[in-house]
Amino acid sequence: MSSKPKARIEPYTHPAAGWGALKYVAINLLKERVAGGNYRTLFRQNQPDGFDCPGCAWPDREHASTFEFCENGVKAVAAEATSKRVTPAFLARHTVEALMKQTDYELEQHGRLTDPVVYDPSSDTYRAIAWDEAFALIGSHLRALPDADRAAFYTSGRASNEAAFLYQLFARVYGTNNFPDCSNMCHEATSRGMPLTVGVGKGTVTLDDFEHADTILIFGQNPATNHPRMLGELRECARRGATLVSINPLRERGLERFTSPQHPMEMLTMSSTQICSVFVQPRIGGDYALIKGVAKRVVELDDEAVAAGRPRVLDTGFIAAHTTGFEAFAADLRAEPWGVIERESGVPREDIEGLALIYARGQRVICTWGMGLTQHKHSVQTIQMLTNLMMLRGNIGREGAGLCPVRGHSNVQGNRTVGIEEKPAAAFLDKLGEVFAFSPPRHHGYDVVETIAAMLAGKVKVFVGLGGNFAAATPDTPRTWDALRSCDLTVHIATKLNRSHLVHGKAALILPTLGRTEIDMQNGVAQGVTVEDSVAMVHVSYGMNRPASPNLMSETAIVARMARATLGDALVPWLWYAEDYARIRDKIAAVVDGFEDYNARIAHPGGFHLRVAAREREWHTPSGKAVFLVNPLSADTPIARARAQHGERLMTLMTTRSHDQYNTTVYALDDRYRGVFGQRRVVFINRDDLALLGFAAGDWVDMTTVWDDGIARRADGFLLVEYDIPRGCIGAYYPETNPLVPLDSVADLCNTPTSKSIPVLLHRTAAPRAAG
Ligand SMILES: Nc1nc2c(c(=O)[nH]1)N[C@H]1C(S)=C(S)[C@@H](COP(=O)(O)OP(=O)(O)OC[C@H]3O[C@@H](n4cnc5c(=O)[nH]c(N)nc54)[C@H](O)[C@@H]3O)O[C@H]1N2
Ligand SMILES: Nc1nc2c(c(=O)[nH]1)N[C@H]1C(S)=C(S)[C@@H](COP(=O)(O)OP(=O)(O)OC[C@H]3O[C@@H](n4cnc5c(=O)[nH]c(N)nc54)[C@H](O)[C@@H]3O)O[C@H]1N2
Ligand SMILES: [Mo]
Repeated sequence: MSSKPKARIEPYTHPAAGWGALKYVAINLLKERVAGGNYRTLFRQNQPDGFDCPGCAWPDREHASTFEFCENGVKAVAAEATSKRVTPAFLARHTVEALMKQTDYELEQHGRLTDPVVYDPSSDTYRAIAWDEAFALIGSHLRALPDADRAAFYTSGRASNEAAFLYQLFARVYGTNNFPDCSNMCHEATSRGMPLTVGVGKGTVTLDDFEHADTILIFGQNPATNHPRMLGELRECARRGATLVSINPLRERGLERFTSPQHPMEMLTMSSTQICSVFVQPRIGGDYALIKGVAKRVVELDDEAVAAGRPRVLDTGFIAAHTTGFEAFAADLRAEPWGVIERESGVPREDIEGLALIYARGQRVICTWGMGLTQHKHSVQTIQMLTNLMMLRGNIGREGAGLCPVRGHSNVQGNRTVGIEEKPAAAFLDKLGEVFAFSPPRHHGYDVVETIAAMLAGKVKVFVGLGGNFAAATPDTPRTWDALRSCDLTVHIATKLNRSHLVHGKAALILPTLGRTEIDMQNGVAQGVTVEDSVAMVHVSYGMNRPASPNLMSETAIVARMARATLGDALVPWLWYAEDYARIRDKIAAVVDGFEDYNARIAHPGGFHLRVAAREREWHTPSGKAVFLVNPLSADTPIARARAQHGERLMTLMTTRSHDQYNTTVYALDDRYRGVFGQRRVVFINRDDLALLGFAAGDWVDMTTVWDDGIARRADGFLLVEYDIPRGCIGAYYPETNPLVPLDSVADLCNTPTSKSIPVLLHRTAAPRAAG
């Protein structure tokens, strides 16, 4: 509290990537002290014979001839290849209480976990434990529970298909569908919303479609930071003359200009390519009304064309042959007043009409979206509105057009495909039960928010985390911590020390595992694992680095041993599966549609594409058609209610990622493209709101949430940064802001925490906080 906080705020004036990114790559390699031999790993990232980058889920070009350079991919790889170590000796020297005082950034800096450890309450430290003893402890806790639903099995989307499949089998044979997972907080609105309109919860495009698109609408995404390889694709589109539009309350610098590290001439001549030519800045959560406005205008344009005898604007052939519900949908659009659309979106009608014209002129349109659409109260409705907009002109299921949700974790999509799902389909359970000769539990399990609530109610007592950082990534931090601390046992399978290991149950284990970049030997044979990217390409990934410690186990091996220690081998020979991952893939092929000849097909460089029915205009909906859904705009939102109470002083907070973080992992304290250096506790705010609230840029504020459950929520000590952001909207980084997100502030129909729309008030800070 006493040291003066540091920060440098300086608008970024260069293109994204380019030399700036190269400089940071060098800094990261030095900082992590990546051992000489492991540098070469970086050049095998996303190559046909290398490993899949543990960074994001953006697809790779098959047979990529050049190294697909990505600054943030390098950070993710370097963070795993670091030579720093968290050993039992280190943990003996640091009590949990002392480690709790460190920031997430400091915890990350200690390096890789080397040995399994168990919490010792008498010394408040973690101490070494033999692997077998650790598994025995897990088995005895799980067997002692009166009911399998008292355990929850979390996954973060880095786990491979093999580890995830074995994990869900373990939990289901044990008897529960409690699979809270990171996608509950991420693209759940996509996965729940799309099936009701187009019959599938995945994107309908492949990378090749980007080569043919003439219009790309990018909703709520910051690819320069979160999916840097996507910029390479967008650059090609822009150079071909496609129209690229960013729809985002922030005008993200990284979507303006880009210097491609893949193109030496661009680097040498210090030139760059303009990416987006149009920027539409809705207010936070305004996309729902905005997209409805665009759809309304497209229908109006069609009405005008009919009246004037011009060619139709709607794809009437597609609508007639492939859809239901169009008439009711169009009637609802016609009835929606422009005034409501303008007010709810925060975008003037002429700009909405301009966007509609861009969309209607496009012969091949791709829509991409990220967390800017999925973490709101109306996120499911927003995504359905977007799929409906695309259906108006038949922009699904043809070359160069389609829906492209851009996933987060590198295998989050694959995890869901192989059964990480708390609401499993009956057909999946039938198949699983048939192949493994058991009766899987049928009732739905808990998602992330429900798991926390169940812990608070004393209904979940054992928590197992296959990766991730549950304590930091989830909402309502103090309550979530109470929830985790009420558990009898918490188990974390992890590569690095994080907050979740410190906010532990009465008994607690940290089990160190191999990262994806490391050689995974089983029975003397190097194992590959498979992952599915954002466009449903499944490919194999081989680690190349020496493991960070001889005492690490692969995730698959850990899962197999936990399962055996809990359930024995009678039904499933767990260790036999872990000896050769091809055996697991054979079972995935037997259970999950689309994986026929799995082992043979991954031998093909680049892997294979999982069939996405909607891409072929086959609609897996009850009617067999794509569905236009009428979704009413609602002015009665938590934000609106809070504003009615507090007037213009009420701010809507979005929580996003900075450039130097990977979710809860903080690599460094800069957010280069947004011009913030050396500080993460910042709030981006409009100049007029600064004036309205009586603050100036550079002032420090505390934030409190406006919610009606009587629980006080606050996050203290944030620096105000004047920014080009709509009035009434502010932005700050996650996870520092998670104490502000109420547990029951969730999206309709999918239970995703509304971490991009939190009603808050700002107050002058009493004492500024130290940097971090
Ligand atoms: N380097 C790096 N890469 C990552 C990650 C990381 O943390 N670091 N995380 C990974 C994961 S798990 C994910 S899910 C993805 C996340 O990648 P993104 O989806 O890009 O995630 P965010 O940074 O949370 O927010 C994205 C954008 O949403 C905008 N936004 C906020 N509210 C709204 C709104 O109401 N409407 C619109 N239109 N836009 C809005 C913000 O201004 C921001 O530009 O990235 C993955 N890749
Ligand atoms: N306020 C707010 N909250 C959010 C979001 C937001 O935008 N705003 N975004 C949400 C989103 S999109 C997501 S996806 C979640 C992310 O939630 P999580 O997936 O739970 O969080 P991560 O930070 O990605 O997890 C990082 C930890 O994973 C472990 N790890 C890394 N690599 C491996 C590996 O290969 N194997 C294993 N076993 N462990 C590994 C390391 O110990 C590391 O500390 O957060 C969500 N929470
Ligand atoms: Mo995510």
